[in-house]
Amino acid sequence: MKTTLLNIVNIPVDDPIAFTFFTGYMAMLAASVFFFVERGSVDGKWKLSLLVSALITGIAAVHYYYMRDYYLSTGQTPTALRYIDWTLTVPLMCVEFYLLTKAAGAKIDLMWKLIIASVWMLVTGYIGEAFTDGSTSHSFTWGALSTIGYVYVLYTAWLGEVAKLAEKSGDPVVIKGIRSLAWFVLVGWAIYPIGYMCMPGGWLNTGLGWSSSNIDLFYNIADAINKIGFGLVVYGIAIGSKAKAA
Ligand SMILES: *C/C=C(C)/C=C/C=C(C)/C=C/C1=C(C)CCCC1(C)C
Repeated sequence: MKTTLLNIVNIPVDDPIAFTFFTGYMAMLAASVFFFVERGSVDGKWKLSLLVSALITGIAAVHYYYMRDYYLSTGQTPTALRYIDWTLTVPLMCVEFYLLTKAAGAKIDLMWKLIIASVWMLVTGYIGEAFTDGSTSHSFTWGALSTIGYVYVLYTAWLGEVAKLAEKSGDPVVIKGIRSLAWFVLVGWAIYPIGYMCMPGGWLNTGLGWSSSNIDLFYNIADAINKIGFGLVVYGIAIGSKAKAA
């Protein structure tokens, strides 16, 4: 007999995707509480950064709540929910770059440039994923357009304005922290295009035979690494520079 989700939540033991949806949800929720509470123990100038960290994981937690139910009840990829989540949380990660380099002279247009690049990356990625006709040309075209936005953020974090401002701050804690965030963008964010390439028509789907159901596994693992990891680095900067000032 088929039970509805409202009556019973049943995670099949052989379903790692369901498993990561549930652990992802709980981890995001716990991280939000942590960042929000710890906000009270960091120096005033870092409070906003910690609040943004809490918002990133908090917004993700709410979306995971819905995505895991969607996945469990339909067995499908929750593409729209996923991209709504990202469209809110990735720009907030860009805000973090701005907040962390503000003391060194970051201007508000740096934040907007990063936000525009990330929204471009996500809108084109969404078109590639949601409106796929299963062809390689569709997924490649939109994936390549999306990558332009990704590379812009990557460049800004490693060599562009953000990197230069971090250097200018003269604060070793900020320099090290920004470098860690840049690593997240290089390695952690790179997991997403790998997941994207698992969809029908994608290079890994056709090439390696990885099926579209692997998409969520990549996305869930990447989200946990990037959203919670990003927040922890920000927290480390806040704690570290306070210790230095004391
Ligand atoms: C919390 C969510 C995060 C950090 C999401 C990041 C998403 C990406 C870096 C996605 C990148 C993509 C490409 C570079 C090309 C293919 C399409 C995307 C959207 C999966």
